[in-house]
Amino acid sequence: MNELESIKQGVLEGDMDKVKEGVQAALAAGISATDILQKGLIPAMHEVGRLFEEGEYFVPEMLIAARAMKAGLEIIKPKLVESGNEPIGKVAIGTVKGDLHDIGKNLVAMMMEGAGFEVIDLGTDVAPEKFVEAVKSGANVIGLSALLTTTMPSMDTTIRAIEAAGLRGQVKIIIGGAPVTREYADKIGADGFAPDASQATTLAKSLVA
Ligand code: B1M
Repeated sequence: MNELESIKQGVLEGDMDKVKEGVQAALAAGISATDILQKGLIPAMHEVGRLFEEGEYFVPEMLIAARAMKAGLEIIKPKLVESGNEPIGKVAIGTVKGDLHDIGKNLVAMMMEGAGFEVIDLGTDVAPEKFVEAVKSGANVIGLSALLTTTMPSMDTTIRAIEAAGLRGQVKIIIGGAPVTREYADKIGADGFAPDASQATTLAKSLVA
């Protein structure tokens, strides 16, 4: 089995050690961190989602798969965040209130860090007031992530809270996550939507340029 296949299997089995070994072996074989992410870890999580939808996996399986994926991500993180320049902006990012999914948000945070942003990671289940505080503390970009259709309205609530605090003019707000669309971003008055971490980074750069 090649390294990427072994990483995928490891995530599907929730086997942290197998994922770590697979990632180390892939790096040793000269496979880039980006390929490990795009061709190994991410497709594996999509497969986990499919198995959950089909009733073959349940929440515990999703949870251990996520833990295994995170173990792999930790190893490639230094390669994804190599930067070393002056910060080009300050991003506060979080998964919105009610939502506990953090892998996609973590990836966006890593890539933005790698692109030269100072990144404040507010975590998951983040209340609108926390984002308001982050803008008050100097964040000029807010990143909102949601993975559930039921938590997408928290993005709207967060933008309204920033508006109500009189801060909307001093911050760019970008949103993303599997169920989120450009149309939804327009509807709630976000400054932009990105379908993945790399495009989120390009978008943030263009918004602060
Ligand atoms: Co959950 N879950 N989950 N889950 N989970 C999904 C999202 C689901 C699609 C699975 C399914 O049914 N196929 C489904 C949502 C259905 C819906 O709303 N339409 C679902 C469900 C139903 C649930 C629960 C309700 C299950 C239950 O309890 N009955 C529950 C909710 C808990 C809560 O949040 N309140 C739940 C719980 C969990 C776990 C805790 C077990 C675990 C999360 C662990 C963790 O994150 N630490 C989990 C997991 C792992 C998943 C799946 C399998 C994988 C998510 C993931 O990490 N993907 C997921 C199925 C799927 O997505 N196919 C599923 C990999 C990641 C790299 O992709 O997060 O999409 P993603 O991020 C991408 C882009 O979306 C984008 O860039 C990222 C990378 O390029 N992006 C942004 C993300 N944020 C962005 C922000 C941006 C820009 C781009 O700008 C700021």
